Amino acid sequence: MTAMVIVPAAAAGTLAVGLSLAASQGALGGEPITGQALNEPDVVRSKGGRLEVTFTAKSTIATIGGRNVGTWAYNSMAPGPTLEVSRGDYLQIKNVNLLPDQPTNLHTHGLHVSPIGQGDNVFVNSPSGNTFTNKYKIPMDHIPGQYWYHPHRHMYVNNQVAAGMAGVIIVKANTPEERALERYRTRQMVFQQFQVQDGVVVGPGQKSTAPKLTYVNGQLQPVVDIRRGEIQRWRLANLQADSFMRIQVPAGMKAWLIGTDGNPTSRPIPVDSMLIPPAGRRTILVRKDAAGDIAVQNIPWGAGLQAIPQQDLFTARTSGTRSEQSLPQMRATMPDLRGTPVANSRTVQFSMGPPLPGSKTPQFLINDMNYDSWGSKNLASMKLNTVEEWTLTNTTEDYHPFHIHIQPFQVVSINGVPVKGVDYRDTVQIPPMANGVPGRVVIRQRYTDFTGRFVIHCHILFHEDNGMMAPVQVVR
Ligand SMILES: [Cu+2]
Repeated sequence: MTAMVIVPAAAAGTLAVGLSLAASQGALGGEPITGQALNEPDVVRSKGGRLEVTFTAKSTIATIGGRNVGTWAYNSMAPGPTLEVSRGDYLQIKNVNLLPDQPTNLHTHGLHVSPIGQGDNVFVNSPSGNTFTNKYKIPMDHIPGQYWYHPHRHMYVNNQVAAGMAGVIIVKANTPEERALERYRTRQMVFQQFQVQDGVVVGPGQKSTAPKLTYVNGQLQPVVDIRRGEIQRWRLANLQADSFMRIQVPAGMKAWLIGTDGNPTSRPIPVDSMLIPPAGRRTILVRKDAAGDIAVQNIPWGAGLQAIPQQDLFTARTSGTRSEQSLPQMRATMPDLRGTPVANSRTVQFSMGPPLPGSKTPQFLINDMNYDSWGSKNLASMKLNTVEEWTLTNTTEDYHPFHIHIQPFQVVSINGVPVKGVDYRDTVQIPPMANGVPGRVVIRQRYTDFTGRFVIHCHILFHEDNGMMAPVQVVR
């Protein structure tokens, strides 16, 4: 029997019809293949200041774990292609929706671009059979780094991202700091979680005993080669729909953090392990001193539904030597907002509420509101070029990764403990309530360049689809 795919009833039927034929012909499934050399997503680069691409979203067959698997994907690739643009470029994405009976749209997570019209506008509804073209102008002063794209149509986000509809966007800048990093061999690693049964990806909420595994660029436990003495730049992207990652730097290797989400650190910061929320990215420099193979693991973290088990993600393999590389000179490029006047202070509370009539799923709320009840109102109206301080609180037993669209924020403190250094993110986890005290994170943010309406939300996409999102706007 072929597993049904991706929850919505109408869509699941359609997908199963096409793919059960492929499964009966032996075209789908089989055991995943491990131990292949790391295969990075195809990179499409801007030329002459422009990048125009077409994404076709459909029920399709993608290579996942080295075998054919039925799922939903952009251009039949999970993850989708990596888009590489430079400051000042024009980026156009023609988003063709061939998904069975399901609306979609597109969000450029972390990009500092306009949220309105054909920009990074997540209020767009592009029904099945429709094509919507997004157009973005990358500012001349955009922060260079690692961003990503994924669908953002409320109530369908979890299904589509969990199916594999996501990919990376790299913004390049011709600065001395960025040029200094170009000398390191750079590897892109996109982490996505799939549960594959009978050759088909199991959708969120569907029952299956198949193992839920984290894949790297669609591969299961690939091999990353690195020479003795070499320093590599690894771009790690947790594009899983709902799960945290805690990546351990194994004994025999050293790692230094140089980027959190899109944002460069002011120096290479030594790290032993990294907790990466869903949607979070980390860019690290790594050196492997020990000979032979070392497994890089996702190590256990969290409790209850959020608990993650131990899993080997990939193997770091030493092959050959090169002349010793040194760490780069970096400097502080992100503004420290802690000394600046605050125009507005707000508290934004993440909580849960009872299920709506006819539902068994609890509601996930921001300031006691379900996303659907905001209408044309906004949780906050911020003035362009002002700094606001927000206290994000959490009265539940789970972590909620807070994300705000179109620009990053500075993390000031977590549970009252001040953050050392200048730490920018576009997604930060708010700790759970402990001993009756809500978890809390204080952030500061200056709204620049763009006015318009966009959203804040929890990046556990199941929570977002069940209400944990709110509209905000920036006005002149
Ligand atoms: Cu959440």
